[in-house]
Amino acid sequence: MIAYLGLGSNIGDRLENLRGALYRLNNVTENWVRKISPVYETIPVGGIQQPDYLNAAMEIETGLEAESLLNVCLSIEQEMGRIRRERLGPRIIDIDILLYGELILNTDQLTLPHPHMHERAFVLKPLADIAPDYVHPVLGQTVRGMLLQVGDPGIRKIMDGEL
Ligand code: GSY
Repeated sequence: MIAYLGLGSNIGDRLENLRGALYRLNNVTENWVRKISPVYETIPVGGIQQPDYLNAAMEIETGLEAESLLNVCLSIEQEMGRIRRERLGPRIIDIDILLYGELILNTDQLTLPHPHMHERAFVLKPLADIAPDYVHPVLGQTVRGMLLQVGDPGIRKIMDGEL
């Protein structure tokens, strides 16, 4: 299955944190990281005052079911030192499953596509670099189209190419 993940970090060495997550995701036998977006520095979204984020997106091919992929993401977050998922607070690393093929899912653990991806420029901007024509299975809109709607204020590319 092809899945798209969003990565974010705004504590410590943010670039190293993104690299650490990438390394760990790729190290899982069932995962193969196929594409990595440029890295963007982005203004925090949400009410809390906190440092700017680095955000990126990646395309992976995975043999894991969506729930197992979620568990892998959560355990990497924990291993990298994230203690709890503060809803809008700062974080060493955040790994979100944005899309898992065409799967539409709504369980207590996981909602797919990610319920906020279509309204977040910090998600759509890097995703549009690697999957501009991917169609959101619920909204029927391409990533490029969703990005056009939200715009990209407060987003600055800091690194082209591979993490
Ligand atoms: O959802 C991920 C964590 N997060 C972010 C983020 O990754 N980037 C930006 N710019 N703002 C954010 N607010 C939260 S919460």
